[in-house]
Amino acid sequence: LPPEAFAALGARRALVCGAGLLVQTVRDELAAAAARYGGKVTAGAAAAGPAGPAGAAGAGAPELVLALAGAGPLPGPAAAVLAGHDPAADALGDEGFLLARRAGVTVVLADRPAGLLYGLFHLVRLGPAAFGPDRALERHRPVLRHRMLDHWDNVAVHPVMGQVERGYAGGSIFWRDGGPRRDFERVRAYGRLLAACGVNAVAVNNVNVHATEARLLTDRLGDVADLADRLRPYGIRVHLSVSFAAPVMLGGLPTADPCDEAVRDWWAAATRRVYERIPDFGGYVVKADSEGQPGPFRYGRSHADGANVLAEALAPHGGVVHWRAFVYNHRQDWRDRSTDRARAAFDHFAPLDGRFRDNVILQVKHGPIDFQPREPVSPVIAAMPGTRLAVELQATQEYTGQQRHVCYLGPWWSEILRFAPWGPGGSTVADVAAGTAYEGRPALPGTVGGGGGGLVAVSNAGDDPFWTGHPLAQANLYAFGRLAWDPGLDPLAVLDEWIDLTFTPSTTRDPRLVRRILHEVLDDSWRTYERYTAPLGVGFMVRPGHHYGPDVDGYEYTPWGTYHFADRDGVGVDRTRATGTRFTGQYPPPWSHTYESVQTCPDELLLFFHHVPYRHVLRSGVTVIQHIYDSHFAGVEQVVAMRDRWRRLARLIDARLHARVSQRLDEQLRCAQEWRDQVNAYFYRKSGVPDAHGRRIP
Ligand code: BDP
Repeated sequence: LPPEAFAALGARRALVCGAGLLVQTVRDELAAAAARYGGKVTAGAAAAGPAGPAGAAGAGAPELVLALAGAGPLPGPAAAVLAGHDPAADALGDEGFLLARRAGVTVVLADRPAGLLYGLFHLVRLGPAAFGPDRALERHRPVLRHRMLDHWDNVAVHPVMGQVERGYAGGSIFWRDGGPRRDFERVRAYGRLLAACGVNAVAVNNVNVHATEARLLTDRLGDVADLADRLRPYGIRVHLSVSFAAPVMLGGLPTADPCDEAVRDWWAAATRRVYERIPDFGGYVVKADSEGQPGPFRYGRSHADGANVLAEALAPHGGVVHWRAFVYNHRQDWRDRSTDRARAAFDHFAPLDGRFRDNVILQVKHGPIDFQPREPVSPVIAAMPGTRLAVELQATQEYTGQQRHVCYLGPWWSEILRFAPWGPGGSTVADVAAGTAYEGRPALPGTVGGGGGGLVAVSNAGDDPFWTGHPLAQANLYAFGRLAWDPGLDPLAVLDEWIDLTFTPSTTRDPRLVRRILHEVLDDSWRTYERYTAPLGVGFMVRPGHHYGPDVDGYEYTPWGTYHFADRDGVGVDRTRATGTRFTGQYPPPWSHTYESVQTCPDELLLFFHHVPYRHVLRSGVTVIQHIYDSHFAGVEQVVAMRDRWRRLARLIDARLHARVSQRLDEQLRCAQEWRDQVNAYFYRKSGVPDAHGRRIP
């Protein structure tokens, strides 16, 4: 947020009514803006307001009022703005706010301090429009209660994964070389940035919990408390990734069996100590029985047993456990249908529906495999009506260009959130995350409010001066927060919001041109990325280990379960009930039927669900092999166009920022060409079918 984003607010006479930490944050934000832009902030109970007799219109009367509902009567003109609001009937909740403007006064009213903070940032988004013509009462409330970022940050540098696992934005904001980084200014600035996007929770360490990180739960708890202190003024609760084996690793117990009395006591005592230090601690994140992490299977227990022991420890304090559904066996051959990795999460978790405690949030990756640029929505999302679910996205661009490629993910996330698992017109993925998908079902009781588990993303931020390595990847961070607040927002409108907040009139001499060009560079960039990488939803084809750039067969003969099965006749994974792994049967109708048939399966997912001959004709009318060639040539051409557009921004925006993006676009083009050439050459050799247009295939 450049200070200029606050210009419209900073020039006002503002009154802030209410008390408490977050109200003070609002006051400080306004005071800083006022100091810069000539405004004036007054505080206190409105009735005893400082501007003469409270409420008198005139030279000293406030033009902007931000008030907590309980803070006493508002000055007359401000109260008039809110006429028609019935506090009893119109509860705003913990984070909601009202906004209205009349007769030259703009008012934000909230029931709770966090609502006031979100109201402030909404005013920032509106800019001068917040002080223009009258605005009728608008009521804003987040659709999702939990809007969380998971940091895959290691405290100690990991020999293979480095400081931040799958991080492409420099080092960790929180940790360095085995200890706290202690750049608390930066942590606070990060909290501010996240609050401005709408995020309200952060997990501060990697889901793969190594020995040093495990100790954050016990003797290194003070380091976590230091972070919580800096994030709290921005309404952000801190969560911790913990090891399921903590009772053994840290507690010296002989077992971590969740049904063992001593283990339960250990978790209860450890958790009590956490809340003594951090009273508003959010809870735990757990990756268990996955990719080498310990879990309940070792003791012959279910994941409900495992999650519930932690949930039981957290419940008295109001905390939640985010239990990840990313559980599969990464050391097996493809023997039969039961070993299809796409099936794993459903096979493990769907039978456990209804067996989790209320404060367990089952955190489900959006797709059945692993954050690919295209996957169907995970069938787990539709399979657990008796469980609080969170949907997990990946903002860090592990599989979408690693913040060297421009890839705006807003449209992809929006597609996922709007997907209707029970058929068009029915409840959506966003409804499941909000807890409103099951009509007639009362909101789950519990400690956290709201029935759903919300939205989580793996963070893409680090200590890079632009926060996200690729400056344009900031748009993904912003879009995540905004879509988590309201999954119904148009992702392209959100993109424009981000552009306007970032490239303000004072940082560029032609904001309209900048907005148009940047919009064109970003809006379709996810589909562009999809075009030049793995075709038709088949996924992977990335270089093993670091996952950057193409290697068509890189994972084909490994035990990781990510295959394309290309041979001389065809390509794709048969996941049908008729002849394949029966994965399509994990979906409710109509999708179980839609995906089962090659005739009705959407083109973009064809190879995820079917093994087809190269000359199979897609619904679009072209053959699979010709589609592979066409999309790969088109994808590279679009990157060329993107780079040309970006060049037109030289001298219109900050030179350093322009240079950083230019350099990354050069790399994106090189890499896209490499993808095109490898994928095209591979399928030309397998199929022997030449490109219908005779283009060069190396
Ligand atoms: C995979 C990443 C790996 C993560 C894992 C996870 O390659 O680094 O640990 O996801 O989500 O995509 O746990």
